[in-house]
Amino acid sequence: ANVEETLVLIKPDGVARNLIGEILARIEKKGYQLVDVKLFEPSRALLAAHYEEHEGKPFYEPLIEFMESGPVFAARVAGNRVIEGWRSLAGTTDPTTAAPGTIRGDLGRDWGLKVQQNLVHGSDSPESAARELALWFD
Ligand code: DAT
Ligand code: MG
Repeated sequence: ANVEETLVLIKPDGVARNLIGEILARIEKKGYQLVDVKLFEPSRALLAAHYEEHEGKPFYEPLIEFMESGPVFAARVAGNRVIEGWRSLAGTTDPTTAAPGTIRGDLGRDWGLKVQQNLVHGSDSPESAARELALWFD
């Protein structure tokens, strides 16, 4: 019944700030299941495929460079309506104005790169989740 899987990424800023445990704790306390996890430095090819919808936008190149700047923690997370639920836990894109109580709102802010340093990623639809999980975990 509505069991979904989503791709969660803890971006290089979250890994560098030692927030993996804090972020995984929020996922676990919400009641979602960690199915698979890994920590590695993604290739440019993987990042280009992951962010293909943003190719050509002004923030595309800085975004890819930021994502290449250090290790990324990737998780396959499962639960009823987890795609929507994880995005709700994460908060809106801009960490400066993301609601308090969310990961981006509680732990993130503008450090000088506008909104790239927003700690986490989450798939935005079942189609995106299937596509992104295949890229990061298959
Ligand atoms: P989200 O990560 O909330 O799904 P998105 O898919 O629109 O947001 O954008 C992907 C990432 O690109 C986002 O997490 C941060 C970066 N980004 C988005 N809009 C941006 C902007 N206007 N300036 C700089 N970076 C931006
Ligand atoms: Mg997105």
